[in-house]
Amino acid sequence: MVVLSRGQLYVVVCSLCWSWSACRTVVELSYDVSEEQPVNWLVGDVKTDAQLTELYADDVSVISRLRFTVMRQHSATHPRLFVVDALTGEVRLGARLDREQLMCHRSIVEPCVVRLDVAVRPVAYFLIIRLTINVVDINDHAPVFPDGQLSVDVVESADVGTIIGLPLAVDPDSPPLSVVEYRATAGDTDVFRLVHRRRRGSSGRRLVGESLSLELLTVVDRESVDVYQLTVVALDGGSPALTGTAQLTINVVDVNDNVPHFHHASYDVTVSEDVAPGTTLLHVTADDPDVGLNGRVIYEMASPLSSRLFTVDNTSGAVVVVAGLDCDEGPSSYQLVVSARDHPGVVSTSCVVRVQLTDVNDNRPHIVVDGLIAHSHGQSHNSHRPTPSVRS
Ligand SMILES: [Ca+2]
Ligand SMILES: [Ca+2]
Ligand SMILES: [Ca+2]
Ligand SMILES: [Ca+2]
Repeated sequence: MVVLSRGQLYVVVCSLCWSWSACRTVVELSYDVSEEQPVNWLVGDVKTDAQLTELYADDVSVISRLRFTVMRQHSATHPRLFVVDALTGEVRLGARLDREQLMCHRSIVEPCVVRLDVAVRPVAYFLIIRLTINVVDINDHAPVFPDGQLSVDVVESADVGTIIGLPLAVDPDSPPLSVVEYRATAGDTDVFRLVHRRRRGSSGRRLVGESLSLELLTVVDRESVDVYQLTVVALDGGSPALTGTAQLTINVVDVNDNVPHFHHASYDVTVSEDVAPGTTLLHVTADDPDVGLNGRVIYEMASPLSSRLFTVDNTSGAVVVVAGLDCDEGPSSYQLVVSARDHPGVVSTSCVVRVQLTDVNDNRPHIVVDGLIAHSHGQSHNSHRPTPSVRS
């Protein structure tokens, strides 16, 4: 094992794994290289690490004649990720090394490895030095939510313990440096709490499932509070941890849990008996605190006997006279029952409308003569007789 140190910033570990097989054509070396190092960063000195000097100790002139070339580079993302100095055998970075761009599978706790074959020539000394380069992750990504403004719905009839799914934050670093925790740092934490679950395979290493959700801690009532807020923070496993934040809005969805309620249990109106058909007597009003169709109030005349003379506008609650009223020919007062229901509802409430008619002088006078009644037709047939009492 050979250890190369580059100051305090970076350490390259080289392990010499070769064995002197019969033909000695392949030597295997492995290095750990931290990602995000600059171009030309020294990965390793394969001439030294493969112990070629010791190998040709009996003819030191061989060392100066050796030439090193990249024979095969196993990287789909960059054709010249590594370069080798033909004379010295130093392997250096040919491009910025980005572990996340190498598409190492983040759900598997396995090294992110790039392989490189270096050929040693002339042919008389031909050798393949096979490098296994482990790209060591650094915490260069913070968790990011799909959207900084998240929104979910919860039905107001939801039971305590109801679970509402949330999107996960994304952090492409390796699992130890990716998202490890979620916190609700502000807002309605007494109503909702975050639940973060991770499921691993049978080996305990592979992450096979992960979820983030909200759990409802108390009953909610849209008519009391229709929106809740939470600040959700995702933390990764770095030290210090990098974070990503989203503002979560929880909209309480209405259910039809209220029936209309009249402002008054009864209404009284007094109107002249000669009121014209089509006249609005008054408006009854009922409120339903639900929203949309759940809160749309429909008024109906609930007293069928009255509907011949009165009607109520379904939408406005206007009580309207639809026929002539005459307290001489009919009753001098009416008692109507008006109901109100919401649009989807079958339950209704009702109120009473009392209509009092006032008499007007709308009949011609009757002349009473000795107990007999005769219509005057505007003139007296017996003007000479005593002045009759007149009833109107
Ligand atoms: Ca990270
Ligand atoms: Ca990284
Ligand atoms: Ca309702
Ligand atoms: Ca409601």
